[in-house]
Amino acid sequence: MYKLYNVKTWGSLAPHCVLEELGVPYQNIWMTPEQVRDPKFKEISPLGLVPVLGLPDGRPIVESAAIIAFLTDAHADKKLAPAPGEADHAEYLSFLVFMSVNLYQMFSVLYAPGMLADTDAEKATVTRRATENANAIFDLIEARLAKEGPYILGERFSAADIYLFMLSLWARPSETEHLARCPHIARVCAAVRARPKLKAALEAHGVMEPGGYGA
Ligand SMILES: N[C@@H](CCC(=O)N[C@@H](CS)C(=O)NCC(=O)O)C(=O)O
Repeated sequence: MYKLYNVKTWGSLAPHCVLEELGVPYQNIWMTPEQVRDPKFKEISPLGLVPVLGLPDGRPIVESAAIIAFLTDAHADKKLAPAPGEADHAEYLSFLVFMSVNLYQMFSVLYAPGMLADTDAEKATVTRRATENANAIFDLIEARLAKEGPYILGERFSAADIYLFMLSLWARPSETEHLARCPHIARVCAAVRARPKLKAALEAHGVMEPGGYGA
């Protein structure tokens, strides 16, 4: 059985939703931030980060985009992504990785500016610039959805939309303002919130309504 190392509203939220959508058996391991920051967790996750997916053979897999792509491929019959080998699958992978490296990583910096700065003034600059950069990436996604939506893969809902939903939760200055600024992304987020299979997981994370969450 899979094991998901999970913290409320953190990066494990999207893999959690993907597991729920796929309807595959898994063990959900809720963690506190303190447990994630315990040096012992690095035995499972080298950088001490969630999400981690434990595979049925016991191997721990890190990186949210890889976990999601693996799960949707391993359970391709559930059609939460295009089938491996299809051109649409290439676009799906491209979008997952695009959002992971350009958007998720920007949030990592934004919420922990001490990663790249020493003084309070430097940290304020890093937070401001990371916020601007994240919002510029959201603008690119918004423009694509306006042209080729309603979902990231056009007419087809996929796990990439769930990933976009999770990243939108963390937007600054707030999710609410972000959704007002990006109405096409707002429609994707509303569609994720409306999916019956996700209700329990989204309630557990406390994100059924747009609000202010931290990465
Ligand atoms: N590139 C990683 C980033 C994971 C990451 O940054 N996770 C954050 C939570 S959203 C974390 O575990 N932070 C640990 C901490 O704040 O101590 C991924 O996509 O999975």
